[in-house]
Amino acid sequence: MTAITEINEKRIQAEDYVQAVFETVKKRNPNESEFHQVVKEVFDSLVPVFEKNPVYMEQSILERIAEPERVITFRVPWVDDQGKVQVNRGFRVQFNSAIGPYKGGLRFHPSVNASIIKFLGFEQIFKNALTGLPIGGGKGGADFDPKGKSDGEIMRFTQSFMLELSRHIGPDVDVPAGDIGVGAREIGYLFGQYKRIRGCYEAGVLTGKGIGYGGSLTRTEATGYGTVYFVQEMLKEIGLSLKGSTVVVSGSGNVSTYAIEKAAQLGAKVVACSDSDGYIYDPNGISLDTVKKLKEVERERIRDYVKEHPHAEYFEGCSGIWSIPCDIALPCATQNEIDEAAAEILVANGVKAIGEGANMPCTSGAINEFLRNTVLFGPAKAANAGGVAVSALEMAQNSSRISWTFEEVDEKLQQIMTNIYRSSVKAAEDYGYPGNLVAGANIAGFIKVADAMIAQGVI
Ligand code: NDP
Ligand code: 2IT
Repeated sequence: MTAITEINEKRIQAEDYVQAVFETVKKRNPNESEFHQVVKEVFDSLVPVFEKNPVYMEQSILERIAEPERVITFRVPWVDDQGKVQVNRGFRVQFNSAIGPYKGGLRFHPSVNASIIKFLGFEQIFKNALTGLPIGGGKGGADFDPKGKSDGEIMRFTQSFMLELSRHIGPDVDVPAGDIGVGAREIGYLFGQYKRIRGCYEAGVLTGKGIGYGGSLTRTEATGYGTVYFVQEMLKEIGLSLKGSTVVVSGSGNVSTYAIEKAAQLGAKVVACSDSDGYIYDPNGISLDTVKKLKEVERERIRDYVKEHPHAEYFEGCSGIWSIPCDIALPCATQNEIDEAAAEILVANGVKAIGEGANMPCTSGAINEFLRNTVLFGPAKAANAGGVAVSALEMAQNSSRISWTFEEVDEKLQQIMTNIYRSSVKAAEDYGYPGNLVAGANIAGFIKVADAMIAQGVI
């Protein structure tokens, strides 16, 4: 056999392995399109890794990594303000604990189902590995819609949710945090209920806590800031910076708010943001004070922004936001919010960089469009890892019963984002995908987890 034929054979063997395992995943998890989407993206990147290191195939690492260690679903009954009993479905997927306790957020949104939680949990395994910190992957939530609910309803729902979840979590077992629909208020109620059930103060069981009871400074800002730090690293590589650039950010929740704040601090003009009803365009640059007041304090709709800023415009519907010309686009709302058509418009308008603040906000067609046109692309598991990284720093502070200053945590966050960028670039180069951070991040995260799994035997 010639050397060339041998290389081709190894490649074909790796491709066949990836395809066969992907078919099994689809069959075993029918009708879970978001889960299939994220598994396919990760698996496809890994072909050259298996070609070089057949031990991962021999050890059936893909078969094992795509099967959660544990999936928990449970009934969440609660009483609404009218005295009526309501029932929601709660989830926790404990996906992989090879490098640390399960770690990942909780999402409260009516669209939550097994596919959504599994896609988020699978993504979290590799994201958490990329941070370089000892955290495994997990995710949870409920199909509960917080919109229009009173504070009392939110508390009763959240307490009922924790009554069941508390059996399955702990500071060395599984450490949830926030995600869509779960912010400081919900984490407070969750923590209070857990403490009451256990009868002891285990600060490290949840992250994103208030500063007065075990939270870490910079955690609120970490995902948004981290996404912008990541974009800054990508821009630096080609001699650009955020200064003077025009930025569009989708969403107006936790990630978006602090992405807007950091981009503006670094000299960018952020001209648009959105919520699930529509988007605002403010050519003067968004007033973040107004956005914070509307969304963080009053829990109102983004359309009300134009009442205070009549020169700005409001547009109904979310997808039109990507037709606003910009240098940098930061999708920070939800999955699959940029499809191929939106990506084509962004490219035609001269976009230079994309930073995925949300999880899987770009469809695979959109990602290909960006990569084809050499738009800098920061994939979610790398670009938005700052949130979970600071969560791990919160756990470290809780274990040692000390707290660091805002500046200390922010400095560590910047260093972590730079490290994630560098390790993704290097893995991409090492495995034949120069400049492709999607593949680089998948590979760097995968190798760390796979090696730990092999070291720990068949479990
Ligand atoms: P929030 O609930 O604070 O904000 C979500 C924002 O996105 C809101 O403006 C919301 O609008 C909008 N939105 C939510 N769902 C949809 C939808 N289906 N269509 C259009 N808009 C929608 O959540 P976060 O900011 O915490 O999370 C945003 C994204 O970032 C998610 O993908 C999450 O998984 C990801 N992420 C979050 C991290 C964190 O630390 N919080 C860490 C890493 C990633 P409305 O106000 O109308 O509901
Ligand atoms: O998607 C994510 O990384 C998060 N929602 C944050 C998870 C965490 O544990 O801080």
